[in-house]
Amino acid sequence: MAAAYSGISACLRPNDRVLRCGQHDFAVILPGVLNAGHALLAARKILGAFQAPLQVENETAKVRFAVGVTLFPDHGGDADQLLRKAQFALMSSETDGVPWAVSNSPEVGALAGAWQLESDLDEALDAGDLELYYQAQIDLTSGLPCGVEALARWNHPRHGLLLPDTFIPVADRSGRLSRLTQWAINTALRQSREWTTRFNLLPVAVNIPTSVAEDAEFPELLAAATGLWAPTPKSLTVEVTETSLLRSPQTARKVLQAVRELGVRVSIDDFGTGYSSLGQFRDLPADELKIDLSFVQAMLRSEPDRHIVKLVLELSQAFGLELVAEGVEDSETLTMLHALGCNRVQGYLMARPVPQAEFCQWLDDYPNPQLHAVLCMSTLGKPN
Ligand code: G
Ligand code: MN
Repeated sequence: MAAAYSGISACLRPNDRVLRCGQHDFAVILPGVLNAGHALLAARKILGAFQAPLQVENETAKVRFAVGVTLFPDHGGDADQLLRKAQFALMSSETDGVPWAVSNSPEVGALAGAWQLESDLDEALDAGDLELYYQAQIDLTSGLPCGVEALARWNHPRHGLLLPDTFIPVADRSGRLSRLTQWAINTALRQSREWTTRFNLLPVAVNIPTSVAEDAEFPELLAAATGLWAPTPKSLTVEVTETSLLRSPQTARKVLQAVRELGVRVSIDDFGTGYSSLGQFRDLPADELKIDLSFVQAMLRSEPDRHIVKLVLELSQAFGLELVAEGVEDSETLTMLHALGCNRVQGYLMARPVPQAEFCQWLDDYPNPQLHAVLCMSTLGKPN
């Protein structure tokens, strides 16, 4: 660090200052710099100086450097603020693979926003700003609901309604994923008890992030939750994406096997996008495949996609798995799925994800006249 310190100092003007501000970090203060361009010139000079390996006593060491630039007063009024912004810029330079970044560029703004979201997430869980929406799945043979997917939504006080795509990565990075999943499972099971009893078993499906599906303690967590809330373990489905099964297949398989032994259903989500090998089907720890919506939504127009849907349907039948087609948005697609023999469907055409109260109402009113008409038209076939 001493050699790095003198290396940096050698690049600077007499009035500039270098301070150590972390185990591997230095802060450089450049008074009188007029704009970001000038600051970057200084940054490049320092980066240039460390291109060659550093000579430390009799050893040489290659030092990797990254620089985050922040300007007073544009990016902050005090040292704390400036230092924090410089650190965000530094982090974004590291993730972008370029050795320098200027604070308040759009990428840095996104990173700073995510930082704030991490601490908001704890409050949101405590304050009940996180909510589950429910979307029904319909069995075309009986015309009745056969399952429900729970989808997390975050009603953020400033950003409005946030989808899991936005906040799951935030929860993942900040180690809050397990808490979030635990909340989702318990909430889904608790709320599903309030649904109408007109329909026999309506398993509720909860999406499980990869790292949780690889956690050897996950089955225990499930056992506790189902023991507390579920009339039978079969009333819960865990949805794990095909890609998360592939990340470390042995670990995930073992966990999912244990989940099935509890009696909880396992569904492989977004199926078809992950390049599973056929050999894996021999002992796939699953009850159900959900064919990815990209194939379903393209199948009307594209023959290859239609073939993929057919193939996955045959695979599921050959290996005794249920198949759910997700993302059904129009009656033509529904008709085609029904004609192919795919009987479980989920999508905006039948039902959108809605909050608990609305979902209870939807079940009580089932089937509403509009849905009834859609189902009749698609399942009875219509003249071409
Ligand atoms: O990753 P997963 O398959 O669990 O994601 C399901 C997502 O798809 C949810 O966010 C849900 O709101 C959305 N979704 C559900 N039905 C439809 C549909 O018919 N069309 C589209 N585009 N999205 C849907
Ligand atoms: Mn899903």
